[in-house]
Parts: sequence; C-alpha cells; structure tokens
Amino acid sequence: MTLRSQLRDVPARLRNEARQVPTHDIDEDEVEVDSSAHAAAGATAVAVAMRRALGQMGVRRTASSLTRLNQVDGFDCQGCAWPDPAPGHRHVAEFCENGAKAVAEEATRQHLDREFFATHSVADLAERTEFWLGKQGRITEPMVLRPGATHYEPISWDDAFATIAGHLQRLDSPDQATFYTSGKTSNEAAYTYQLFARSLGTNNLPDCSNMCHESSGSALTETIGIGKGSVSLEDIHQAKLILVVGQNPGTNHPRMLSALEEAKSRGAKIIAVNPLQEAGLVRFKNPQKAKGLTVGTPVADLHLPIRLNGDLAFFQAVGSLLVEWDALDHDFLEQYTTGLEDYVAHVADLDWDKVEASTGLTRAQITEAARMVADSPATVTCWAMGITQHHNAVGTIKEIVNVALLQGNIGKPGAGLCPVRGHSNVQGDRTMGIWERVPDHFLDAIRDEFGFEPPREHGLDTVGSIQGLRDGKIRVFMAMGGNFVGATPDTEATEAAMRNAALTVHVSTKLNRSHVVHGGEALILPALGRSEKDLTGGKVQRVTVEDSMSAVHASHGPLDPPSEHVRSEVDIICSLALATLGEDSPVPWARFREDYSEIRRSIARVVPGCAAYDEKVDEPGGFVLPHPPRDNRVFETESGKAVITSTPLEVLDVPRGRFLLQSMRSHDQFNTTIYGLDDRYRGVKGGRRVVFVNPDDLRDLELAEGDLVDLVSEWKDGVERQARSFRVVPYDQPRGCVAAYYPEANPLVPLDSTAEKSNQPVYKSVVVRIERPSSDGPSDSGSQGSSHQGSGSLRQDEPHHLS
Ligand SMILES: Nc1nc2c(c(=O)[nH]1)N[C@H]1C(S)=C(S)[C@@H](COP(=O)(O)OP(=O)(O)OC[C@H]3O[C@@H](n4cnc5c(=O)[nH]c(N)nc54)[C@H](O)[C@@H]3O)O[C@H]1N2
Ligand SMILES: Nc1nc2c(c(=O)[nH]1)N[C@H]1C(S)=C(S)[C@@H](COP(=O)(O)OP(=O)(O)OC[C@H]3O[C@@H](n4cnc5c(=O)[nH]c(N)nc54)[C@H](O)[C@@H]3O)O[C@H]1N2
Ligand code: SF4
Ligand SMILES: [Mo]
Repeated sequence: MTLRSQLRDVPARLRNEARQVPTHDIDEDEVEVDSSAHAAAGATAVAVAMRRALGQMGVRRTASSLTRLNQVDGFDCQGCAWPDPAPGHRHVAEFCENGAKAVAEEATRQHLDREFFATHSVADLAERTEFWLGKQGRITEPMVLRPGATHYEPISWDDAFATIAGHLQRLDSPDQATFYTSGKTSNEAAYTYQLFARSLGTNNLPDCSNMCHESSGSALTETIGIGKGSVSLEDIHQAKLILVVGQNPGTNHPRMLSALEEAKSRGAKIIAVNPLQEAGLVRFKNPQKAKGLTVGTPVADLHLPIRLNGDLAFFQAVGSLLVEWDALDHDFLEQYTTGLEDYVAHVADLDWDKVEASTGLTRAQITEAARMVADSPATVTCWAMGITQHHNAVGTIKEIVNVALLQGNIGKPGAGLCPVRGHSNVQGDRTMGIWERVPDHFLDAIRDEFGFEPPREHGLDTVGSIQGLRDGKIRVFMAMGGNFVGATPDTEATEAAMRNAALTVHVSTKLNRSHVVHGGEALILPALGRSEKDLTGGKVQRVTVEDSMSAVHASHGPLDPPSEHVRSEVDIICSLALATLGEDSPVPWARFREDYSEIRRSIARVVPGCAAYDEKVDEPGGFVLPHPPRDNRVFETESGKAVITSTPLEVLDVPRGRFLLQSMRSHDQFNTTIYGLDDRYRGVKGGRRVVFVNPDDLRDLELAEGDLVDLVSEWKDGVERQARSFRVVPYDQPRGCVAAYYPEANPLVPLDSTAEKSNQPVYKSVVVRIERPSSDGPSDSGSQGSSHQGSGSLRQDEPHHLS
C-alpha cells in the first residue's frame, strides 16, 4: 500500500515540517511498504545489479569492470571485506548485486566540475541529503573553500599541498592534527599515511574501525592474543554448525550466502541470532545456479529473535549448558586455556530469569540452540555490527570466545571465530599501522627502518577526535576517504565540532556531508577509485588489500579515471609529505610515489607477517597472513594461553514507555553512500525515514502504519536528542525493540555513549521515545533538559522493563 493514503490524517503543517528536515530532495511521502516475503538474491538481484551498472556506467565500462571484479588478474570489490574463493574456484561473475552497485557508484560517468561548485554554494549543498550529494558524480579536480567564502573554487595540487603544509607547520604540536582513515584505502596508501602522521609526530589515527569492529579487536586481543578472526573460507565450507549473530549477510556480505549454502550442502546446520528475520538468512536463491534454493527455504535451521543487546546473556547461558552437560574439549582446555575454574563457578550461579529478560528468549529456545552447539564437532561463529555496537560489546564477544574455547573450536578445520569485517580493506589498514594505539613493536620497526623515533603516546580515536575538535584541541582534520560527519554519532555535536577546526581536508571520490560541514578553510582532494587505472610515476601501479580472513592480494583497476587531474591516494600522501616535511625527511616519499613496490619492500621489513610481501602478493590469490591461534594453537597473551573470562551479567534497563533502537543499513546503501531508496528485502520502497516497530507495540502506542513520528533519545547527560519525521512501519521483532536506518538515526546516538574498553559508539541500543510530531524547531536537534516529557509522549501499556 502507499503510505500517502495514511497522510490524510496528518495536518498540512506537519507535512511541511517533514520537508524542513534536511531531506527535502527525497519525497518521503512516496514511501511504499509491502509486507510479503522477499527472498534474498535470485533473479531480481541480477536484474537490479545490471540496471544500476548500465545506467551509471554505460555498456563499455560495465563490461570492462564487472568482468574483472574479484578475478585473480582484476580488481578487488570496493564493497565489503568478504573473501574471494580460491583461484580456480571463481565464477565468471564473482560478485553480488551490492558489489555491482558499489562499482557502478564509483565508475559512474556522471562528473562534478568547477561549474557545479560555482553554481551551488556550500549553504545550498548543506541542505541536500547524502543521496543527492552522492548522485552528483565523481569529483574531478582539487577544490578549496577559502576562509569566509561561500563557494568551493578550484585550486592547483601544489597550492593545495602548500595550504595543508602551512596549517600543519603552524600548529603548536602535531597532536593538534588528526588523520582519519576509511576502510577502502589500499595497504600502500594506509602504510604511507600512518607513516606521514608519525613522521609529523602524532598517533592521532582514528579510523572507521573505531566504529566497526573495535570491540572485536579488543575482546579477541585480550582472550586469544590477536584481534582478527581465525577462520578461512574453507572452514566455513567445512563447518558442521554456523552461528550468524548480529549480522545481515543478505544485504551486507551477500556472497557469504553462497558459502553458507555450500556448508549446508555438506550437512552444516545454521543458527541465526537476530531480532529481525533477515531475508538472506531465511530465504535465499543463489543467482550463480540455475536452480537455487527455492523461495521460502530457510537458510537458517533455527532463528532466535533475540532482544537487542541480549547476546551476552545468550552466550553465557549456552556456555553454562555446555558445562552442565560436560560437552567440553577437556584436552584443549587443559593444554591451551586459563580461567576455566572461575568460569565454571561463575556460570553455576546463572540467573535464568535475567537471561530470559535480557534475551527475550525462552529457556527452551536457548537450550535448543545449546544442544545444537553441543552436538556439533566443528562450529564457526560469525558476527558483525549487531554485536559490536553495544555498551557491553567487548563482554559479549568474550562470551562468544568462551563458548568456542569450551569446545576447542579454534585452530581446527571447520571451526573458529569470524568477525565479519565491513569495508573492503578495513582489516588491511589496521595491519598497516592505521591505529591510534599501535603496539610498541610496530613503532620499533618503524624506527629501525627509517631512523626516526615515532611518537609513543597513544593517539585519539574517532570519538576522541570529535571531542578534541569540540574542545578546540584539534585544529586540523584530514580524512583519507570516508564521510566522518555522516558516519559518526551525535550528528549535531559532531557537526559543531567539525566547524571548530581551522582546516578540514578530505581525500574523496564523491561529494558527501563532510565536505559541506567544514572548518575555517576546507579542501577536497579527488582520488582514484579501486576500479581505475593508476598510472602514478608514469607506469601501471597495483595496490594490495587484505580481506576479512587475512588473505592479502593485489588489485589493479581497468577503467579510465574520471579526469586527468584525479590522483591516487599514494600520490596525494607522498606529495603532501614532501610539501610538509621537505626533502630531508628520512622517509623516501618520492621513491615510494614513483614505484609502489618500494612501499611493499618497506612493508615487508616493518609489518609482522609480511616478509617477501612484494613477491607473495603476485601469486594467484595472494597469501594468507599468519594467525598463531588458527595456525598452531599458539596464544600470544600474557599467560601464553587463551583466556576464558567471567563477565557479570547485567540487564539493560529500559524505562517504561521507552524503546531500544538499533540503526542499521538498508539494502540500497553503502554506509553513508545511498545507492537508492529501496530496501527490497524488508519491503520498503522509495524512502528512508522509516522506523520499524513491533505491531503489538504499535497498537499500544495507538499508531498505525504510515503515521509520522519523531524519535527522541534519552541519555544520562540530560540532553534529549531528536530525529524528526519518520514513518511508522509495522515489523516483526521482539517487543520493545525498534529499528531505523543509518545515517538518518545518527543524531540520536550520544557521543559519549560508547562501548566499555573499545570506545565504540553504541549505535545499536539507543533508548528512545516515539512521539507524535511536535511543531517547534525545523529539524534534528539536541536540547538540554526534558522539556518534551509528557506533552507529546505516547502511552505504552505494556511495560518492557528488562530487569
Ligand atoms: N551493501 C552493503 N554492504 C555493506 C555495507 C553497506 O552499508 N552496504 N557496510 C559495510 C560495513 S562498513 C559493515 S561494518 C558491514 C555491516 O554489516 P552488518 O553488521 O550486517 O550491518 P547492519 O546493517 O548494521 O546490521 C546489523 C544486523 O544485526 C542485527 N542486530 C542489531 N542489534 C542486534 C543485537 O543486539 N543482537 C543481535 N543478535 N543482532 C542485532 C540487525 O537486525 C541486523 O541484521 O557491512 C559492510 N557491507
Ligand atoms: N548509526 C550508525 N552509524 C554507523 C554505523 C551503524 O551501523 N549505525 N556503522 C559504522 C561503521 S561499521 C562504519 S565502517 C562507518 C563508516 O564510515 P566511513 O567509512 O567514514 O563512511 P562511508 O560512508 O563508507 O564513506 C563514504 C565516502 O567515502 C569516499 N570514498 C569512497 N570510495 C573512496 C576511495 O576509493 N577513496 C577515497 N579517498 N574516498 C572514497 C566517498 O567520498 C564517499 O562519500 O560508519 C559507522 N556509523
Ligand atoms: S560480497 Fe562484498 S566483496 Fe563480494 S561482491 Fe558483494 S559487496 Fe563485493
Ligand atoms: Mo564498518
């Protein structure tokens, strides 16, 4: 049905207001909802992929790009970090619908030139949605926004570098600059970028990983001694049980569905733990096969509709049952672990009432899942943002590790821990030293390689950098890709912080919100994308990337770049370093820029596990980085053993009449890049400002499908953050849980609401009220005090206290 029909009840005043939020170039009144079942992938996926590709790239560019996507001699998909099958096992079309969309979005024939920026003032651009900004096309030359200017204007590369160098040289301390990285950056660019920051003298290297799998890194390093997953694609194929927890592979890692299908065909069982019944996990048709699984065939043998944030309790309960049933690998526990005794005592007192309250699951449901775990000789657990973006995320992941260790499910075929990474090279960036807390041995290696002493004090992460900008401690903000303002929490606070900077610099392919919410002076530096030929130094250069399973390989793009003025990220970094640090810098920037093999030879000497890097990346399919627990059951923790941990079970308290909100991705976006307005698998078409609510909760709220509501978050700092004008969509999920899209929901996430230990923003359990629209104020905002209490608040009969 069209929601427009529902609008008859909404006064015109409110409809106008819906237009006033920075969404006016999307007509959200046109949103349609279709609640029938949708299978993931299948023929529609192929059709949509081809339509988008041909529409944006044309026939020739579509043909020359998609045939080389994820092939041994081609380029790595700039979508997600899911690994490629071994050479010889790849399909002709080794990509998914969203991979094709990612290529099309980058390789579009639509270009942005200086006339565009002369026509559109920054104030005008600041009124546009991410969707509109992204659709304007590729940026083709460097642009500058001078202090006090209203429009971006062209600037030569040399002047751009001199401008940045001038700002950096004028700082009182290098720690007044911060250098953000998004996860598409190649290993070569990442290595030179961190080297530039450290040559300047700062470890301020925030990255998207701070918002993504930081919690996984923290938990895994503490327990198994390395912050990466322990499985290969072959392990997934061979597993007998796979838990897919807090992850929506049908949309975000679509080729993972083929791996799950392969595992199932070899007899594996699959458990999905997710508040939502995501299409890929319950219905999947493999487009690579003439006859895929039929619609309605569940990929998951068991779906547990867990309450948001209930996973710590769930895994602790599973662990307690494994102990109770003695379904343990005693030899493994004896030889390789510490902490078992404490854990056994800890789970002996498990409070099942708390477990049921936290998970929203029955003891019988959890016992059924635990039985499957107990019966499986080889289990893989996969997880993503549904786990990492919570206050207690590190604790939850430690419980996942506990369950794996109890059964010796690490360092054996078909078993292991699989944090599924997001951006295509987010894991590689970390390996290359993009990390504000890189270990000392890495810094020692830099010192030995280049003969300068890198800074030792830990730098600022993403949230820390926003706080630094807010407090005036950070003066220069530079980003290697990404959309810092769009992706980070607490939009209003972040935007205000960004405007505090003296200089903001973005190395980007496409326009986004971070370019129009700027510092006193601002630069946009256009970069080559993964799909494009890199002829830096007068010859064809290749780059390297690492996937979610630690496999490193080369990538070179086939397409012509959008303009001759666009430069590679490596070129931009090395040229900037030369302009800032001069020819006397101990790092051979010019040599690095001329020949990326020189960078790789340095990587081989500095980065652990990368010996003979330049040679090995050329082997078909590349090489796999060492992972001591996976390879030899070696755990490089303090005790030399894997650590079984005991974490207190706390239940997240949600006050009466409030909901727990998660912010997630639609099927038509890549993070803040909005490909289109259709979330096909969830039946939403033509809009994004929707909030998914359980039908019974809706009834109690006296709301109907299509009603317009405001979302107001509550946090202990007393600030009420608002995101206005969302359409209500009834959607099956545990009571008390609601969902909206990222980045529309980001204004609701408090900056200081972060995960313990990892400092990762809590994007997936925000306490909110759902209110009928109030008329004051134009758009998303944060306000002091609780002035909204009562007035517009809606009654909710069912209390859903979780404690
Ligand atoms: N097409 C496409 N691909 C992408 C991306 C994209 O935007 N578009 N983004 C990339 C990036 S950077 C990342 S990090 C990954 C993200 O991949 P995902 O983690 O799959 O991304 P989200 O959309 O955030 O989905 C979170 C999932 O966890 C569930 N969930 C939320 N809270 C909880 C909880 O408390 N418990 C449990 N058990 N489940 C919960 C949600 O219902 C949802 O299914 O995808 C990568 N791939
Ligand atoms: N509410 C909420 N917020 C979230 C999340 C969530 O689940 N909920 N997820 C978080 C997660 S997991 C992540 S990873 C972050 C993502 O945060 P980011 O990585 O910062 O954001 P993206 O939207 O991926 O960045 C898109 C921009 O990158 C630039 N770009 C694209 N390709 C290239 C390239 O090849 N080179 C260069 N130089 N630039 C390029 C383009 O200009 C584009 O506009 O967001 C986080 N924010
Ligand atoms: S699964 Fe991920 S890496 Fe593979 S084609 Fe799809 S988007 Fe690209
Ligand atoms: Mo991510």
